[in-house]
Amino acid sequence: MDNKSDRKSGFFSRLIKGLDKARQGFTHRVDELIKYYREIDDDFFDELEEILITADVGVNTTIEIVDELRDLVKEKKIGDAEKIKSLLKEKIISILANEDDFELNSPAVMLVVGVNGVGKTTTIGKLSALYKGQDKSVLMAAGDTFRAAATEQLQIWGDRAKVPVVSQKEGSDPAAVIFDAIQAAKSRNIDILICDTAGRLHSKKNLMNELGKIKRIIDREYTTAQKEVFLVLDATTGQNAITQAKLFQEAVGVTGIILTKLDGTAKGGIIVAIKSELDVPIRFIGVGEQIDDLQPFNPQDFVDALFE
Ligand SMILES: Nc1nc2c(ncn2[C@@H]2O[C@H](COP(=O)(O)OP(=O)(O)OP(=O)(O)O)[C@@H](O)[C@H]2O)c(=O)[nH]1
Ligand SMILES: [Mg+2]
Repeated sequence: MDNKSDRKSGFFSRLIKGLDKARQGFTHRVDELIKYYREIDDDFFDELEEILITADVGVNTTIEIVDELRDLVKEKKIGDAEKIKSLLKEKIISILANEDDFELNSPAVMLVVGVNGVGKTTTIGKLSALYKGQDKSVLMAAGDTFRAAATEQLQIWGDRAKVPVVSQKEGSDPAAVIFDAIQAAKSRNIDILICDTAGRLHSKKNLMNELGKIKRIIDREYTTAQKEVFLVLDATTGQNAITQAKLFQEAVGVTGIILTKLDGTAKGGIIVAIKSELDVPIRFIGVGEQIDDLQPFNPQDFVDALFE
């Protein structure tokens, strides 16, 4: 049996399962609309607009999508509502497409940031397992020294993924933990160092400055490494995710977004709003709490699964 396509199909079925709720709240409603109307008129577009906005696609992006579909329908003299579906799929794929394919070269450092509870630590566990599975050596840095149980939680993921963790005692300077971890990564020839950080409100200036300091340590201490700053956003928080992203972007410069808890929302459209309103690529998506519920983001697969 072909292993690669096997794994791929396993990936895809997890994605389909993870998007169950989003399909109910979004694409199944589009299907119903198409069935009901059969022929396209102004009311059809009004209702499509409402579905997209309710699904968290965001007002600006919804207007952009619907206007383009309107033009296409006129231009190509499309009367059949069923045809709208493939046009809508294509349009969403084109919005979601990244300019580049994500490639990770060794050595690499990933700094993982975001507000409280979005899934940073869990995602780091999943990322570690993902790269371990690709025969990369991984090291985790317990940069959340703020919460008593944070290091233990990361250690549990370290045990699961069979990846070592560099940590210091609670209350230590997170920048010092990251500094230590970089020295360890260098001396052990680690491919990928993944740094956890404490969740922080994007509106708290001093905490955001602390991230800036960590970022400067990484830049200064690990000049040879590929540096990524991943912002974790929780898909269930809706449009607030956009505000968070803008403030983290200002404070540390985000190189990629990891969108978690897509399995927990009927409003899967938030991914479209994030991609169209922010100039940052989406790199990974979280579709569950298990260790293999993180996937590299692929717009085509995502939209196929959403419209399954
Ligand atoms: N359903 C679902 N739950 C997730 C996903 N990712 C994370 N979670 C859950 O979200 C909760 C918070 O996850 P953590 O990893 O502790 O979040 P964090 O950002 O590290 O939190 P702080 O360190 O407190 O800021 C946990 O219960 C995770 O299991 C996901 O993709 N899907
Ligand atoms: Mg955490």
